[in-house]
Amino acid sequence: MVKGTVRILYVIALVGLLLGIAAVGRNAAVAADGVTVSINAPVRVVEGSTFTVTVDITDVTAFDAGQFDVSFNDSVIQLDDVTAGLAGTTQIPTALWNEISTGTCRIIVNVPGVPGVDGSGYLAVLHFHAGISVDGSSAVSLSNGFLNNNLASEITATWVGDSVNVCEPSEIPRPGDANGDGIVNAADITTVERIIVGLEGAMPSADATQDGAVNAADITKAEAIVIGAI
Ligand SMILES: [Ca+2]
Ligand SMILES: [Ca+2]
Repeated sequence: MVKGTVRILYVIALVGLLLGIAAVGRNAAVAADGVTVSINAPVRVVEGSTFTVTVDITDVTAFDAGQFDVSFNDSVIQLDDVTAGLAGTTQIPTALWNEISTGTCRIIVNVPGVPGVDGSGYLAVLHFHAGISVDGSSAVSLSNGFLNNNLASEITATWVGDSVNVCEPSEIPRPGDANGDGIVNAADITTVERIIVGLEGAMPSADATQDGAVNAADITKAEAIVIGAI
């Protein structure tokens, strides 16, 4: 009698333990999606100018569709258009977007069919313009984000915002001033080197040659500026 009770209790404990392990395993699987969606905005833009902001995504698996809200300071920057993203080699079209309240737009992206997209890239390109005669900064934040895979299951993600400063043209560092401190000197050559090997992110002024890439040619150009050759 006692033996039977002990056995029943043992079975109950074992089942409980297995259920617990199953629950932990499921939670670990959700957390293990490891996807990050982040706003990638320029540090500084000139007042009245147009600029783009990407909604970057990393390490997604079998992505099919998603939605998210982008919020910004409407008195500093305005959103003009949203265009397609890219993950790996697959385009991620913008299905529809709409300003749901002042300074907040809701965006839906959807890959046609259900091929399932893997890799990193960006979900969308946001085309903004900065206000005229407006100095100030605006956060660009993400909220209400939801991503799903090609089986319509949620892909959990970490959502990260950014910010952009709108300033006068004179406040923008000249090409070659890679660290943006107002002068071009040896420190900028070091900064370009660190950018090339991935130790630092680049601001536009690091591209001394203004050819759209930061590479060894920008070291040479910055050196030429430092020694007064140009
Ligand atoms: Ca500098
Ligand atoms: Ca360059």
